[in-house]
Amino acid sequence: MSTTAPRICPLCEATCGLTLTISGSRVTGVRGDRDDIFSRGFICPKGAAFGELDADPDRLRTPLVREHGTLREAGWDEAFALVARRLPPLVAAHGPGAVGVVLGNPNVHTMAGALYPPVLLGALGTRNLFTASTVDQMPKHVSSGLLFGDAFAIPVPDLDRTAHLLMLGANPLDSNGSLCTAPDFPGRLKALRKRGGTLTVVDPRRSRTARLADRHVAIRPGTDALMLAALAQVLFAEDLTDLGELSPHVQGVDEVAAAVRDFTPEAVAGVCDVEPGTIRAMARELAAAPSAAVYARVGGSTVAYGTLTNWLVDVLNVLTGNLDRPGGALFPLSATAPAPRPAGPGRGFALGRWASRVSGHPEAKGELPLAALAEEIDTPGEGRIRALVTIAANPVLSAPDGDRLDRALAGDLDFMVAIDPYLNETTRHADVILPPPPPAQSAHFDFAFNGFAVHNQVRHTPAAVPLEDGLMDECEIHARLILAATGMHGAAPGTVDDAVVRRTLAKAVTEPHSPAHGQDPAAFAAGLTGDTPAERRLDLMLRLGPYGLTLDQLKAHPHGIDLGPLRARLPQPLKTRSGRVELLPEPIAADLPRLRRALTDPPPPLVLVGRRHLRSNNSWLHNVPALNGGTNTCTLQVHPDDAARLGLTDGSPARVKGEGGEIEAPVEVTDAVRRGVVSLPHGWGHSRPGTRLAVASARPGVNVNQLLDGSRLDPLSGTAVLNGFPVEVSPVG
Ligand SMILES: Nc1nc2c(c(=O)[nH]1)N[C@H]1C(S)=C(S)[C@@H](COP(=O)(O)OP(=O)(O)OC[C@H]3O[C@@H](n4cnc5c(=O)[nH]c(N)nc54)[C@H](O)[C@@H]3O)O[C@H]1N2
Ligand SMILES: Nc1nc2c(c(=O)[nH]1)N[C@H]1C(S)=C(S)[C@@H](COP(=O)(O)OP(=O)(O)OC[C@H]3O[C@@H](n4cnc5c(=O)[nH]c(N)nc54)[C@H](O)[C@@H]3O)O[C@H]1N2
Ligand code: SF4
Ligand SMILES: [Mo]
Repeated sequence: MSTTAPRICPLCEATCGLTLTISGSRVTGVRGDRDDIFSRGFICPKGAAFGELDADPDRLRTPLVREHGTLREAGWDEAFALVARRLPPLVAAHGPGAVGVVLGNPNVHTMAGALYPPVLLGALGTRNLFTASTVDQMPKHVSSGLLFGDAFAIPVPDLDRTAHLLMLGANPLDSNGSLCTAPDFPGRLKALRKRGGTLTVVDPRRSRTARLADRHVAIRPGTDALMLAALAQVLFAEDLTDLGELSPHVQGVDEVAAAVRDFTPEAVAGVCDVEPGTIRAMARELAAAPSAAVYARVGGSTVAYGTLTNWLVDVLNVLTGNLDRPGGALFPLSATAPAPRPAGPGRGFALGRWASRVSGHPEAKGELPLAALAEEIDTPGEGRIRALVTIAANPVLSAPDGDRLDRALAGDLDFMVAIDPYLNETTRHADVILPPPPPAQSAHFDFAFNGFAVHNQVRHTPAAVPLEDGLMDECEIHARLILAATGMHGAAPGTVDDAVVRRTLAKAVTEPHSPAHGQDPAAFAAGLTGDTPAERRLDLMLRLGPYGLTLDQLKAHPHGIDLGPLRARLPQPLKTRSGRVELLPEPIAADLPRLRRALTDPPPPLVLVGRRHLRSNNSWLHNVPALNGGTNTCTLQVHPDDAARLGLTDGSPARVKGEGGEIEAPVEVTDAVRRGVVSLPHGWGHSRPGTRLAVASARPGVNVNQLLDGSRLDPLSGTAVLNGFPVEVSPVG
């Protein structure tokens, strides 16, 4: 007997609805949920492998604890008791900063990862927070913080209505999209072209997305900010700016005009390796389109001028009047966002309120650069990180110089605890590993991605399979970890959530714009529904949200509730001190001289960029047989001319040398990368001992991030430069 159950896919930002076929506790089939109000049946090979991932025999099914140097299986009580015994004394002796917290990417794909880390951080009181954001999208947060006063006010391209999309450093045909949640991104791009719209893709590689474009600009990596500045310069010089209805909400336009004056197409052409005529044409197309959106992702973010690039993206959206208008780039409104307060000046966004201990990197959004984690552990002195909590993170592979971090985790920590389903390159150093259940056994809600979706909608899927004996729901793991880490080991896990509900309501009832305004907090709390403490918190957020929904309503709509297309929302989302879009914020102005110097600095002869494969997910899906192999390989892509110049042949090994080290990878000669650029994917390098990744370690690949020493950062956001860094390549032997 088999049954079916809906499950939102947690494997990328597209959040497709899946229909799982279930026999007993096993997922035996997966297809796209045709009734899902957002994804309408779309599925990709990763979603199709959900069952294999769910049943991965290497997935941990009990906690592991370290005894006499080796990890052994343990019960949950024993594991949490060990945390309770080891962690609080370190804080008592050395202060809250002695504990570092690392949050990895899958936290944005689980309910637990959204609901509990903020509570953990508040309870620990540490400023040593590191997340995947500083190897990813932090430049976007900083840019939005400065422009709009809110690091989470991120405009997304109105994919389904735009007439022109200018996309930089993104490859949604393989990644399925990022900071632009759009199930079936490929189909939506094809629909854009079918309705007469145009797509320009800026990418040093002729990616699958670039192949779909009307115009592909194979820019020199790391130089997008220069090209975007030139686009703005052309808009001003040719009198093509038109803010339209945005005008009253924007300040600083003249200042931007002055700031970009030197960045003419002719001035940037050589460095970007893009013809001045192409840049002028792009600017005119952008201005002439009835609606248009400029959008950049990883290749515009993890680069030397990441924040400037992301700032210029929205400057162009503003200058062409496309910000906050249908068909342009709009601010989504998620069902669990707090009900909007009235428009007006806010507190603004501050950078560098504190700095990292060793290198003095300024914080951004309360975070320090992941690239600085190792030095914060292995550099002696007061304030050193002595204990580490990693949640859904594998920084040994995802951050620069994994070898140094590997050594630091092995030799310099007094205690480490990980919430993670795998014994991998990072968690092998933990003293306690707390494994969440397979995804079919977890309820799902997209707290993060609904706020970046191209259509307002809300969906919730309960656990598709009951929790198996011996496993613990990830929400409960988080709650118990918080209690154990803060001297409250043994208290009921629900006390963590009760405290959050109490605090949230105490504030909400005093806010005139809140649906709870003036109500009795205890009575409001008593009315919450949900089978678990986490579900009650979801219900609370929905009730306090802009649509006044409830969990019961969501449960009555298992395929989701359509909340309508994106709508113009300005000035409400603005939280700047002026209450307007501040188009040339001071920290940006202060970083522009660095960009101006790039006009005359000779570019390095050979640089490396990354790439993603459709069947990959950062470092952690290589253990699923259906997703490993075929074209999903860790090869060094090299242009034929460069291969000839460097003496490299297809299939033979090459040595790649960077500032942080050397690696060897097989060469793949292809003109899909431009001249002067080589490409390696990330997330590989599964050859370290002591892991439990049978499939991945049989085909380990190499860790591209070993080429970096962690010193190249976008200064405003602390984001590591993972694209466009210099390398030397030579044949092996
Ligand atoms: N299949 C798959 N999907 C994923 C992931 C995965 O690992 N695999 N990871 C998920 C995550 S965590 C994220 S953040 C998203 C990322 O989503 P995307 O940003 O769409 O993904 P990438 O493939 O990294 O695309 C970056 C592109 O930038 C190009 N590029 C590199 N340097 C430059 C440059 O200097 N300028 C320009 N213009 N382009 C440049 C690269 O060639 C590449 O094609 O994908 C998510 N989805
Ligand atoms: N060179 C280079 N480096 C990159 C990138 C690049 O483009 N180029 N991309 C960067 C980007 S965009 C990102 S987001 C980072 C990602 O960096 P990380 O977040 O550090 O890496 P992931 O590979 O996503 O690892 C996720 C971890 O979460 C665990 N996990 C999986 N599912 C769950 C779950 O349900 N619960 C819990 N608790 N754990 C789970 C996995 O076992 C794994 O250990 O990598 C970055 N690194
Ligand atoms: S596109 Fe993303 S969300 Fe959709 S099935 Fe594939 S991995 Fe899952
Ligand atoms: Mo990411």
